[in-house]
Amino acid sequence: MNQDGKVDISDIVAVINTIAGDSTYKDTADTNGDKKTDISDIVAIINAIAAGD
Ligand SMILES: [Ca+2]
Repeated sequence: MNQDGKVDISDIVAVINTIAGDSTYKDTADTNGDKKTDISDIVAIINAIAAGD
C-alpha cells in the first residue's frame, strides 16, 4: 500500500493517515478497490498480513 514492497503495520498506519486527511497515499490507500478509503481497507490489509502476502 505504501509502495515499500511489503504488507505490514506501516500500511495500516498509512491508511489511517489517509482517512485522517493525509493525501500522501490517497491514490493507493483504497486497498480493496471499492473507491473509498475506510476501515474496510484496514481489514483488507490485516487479512493480507494474516494470509502471508
Ligand atoms: Ca476501500
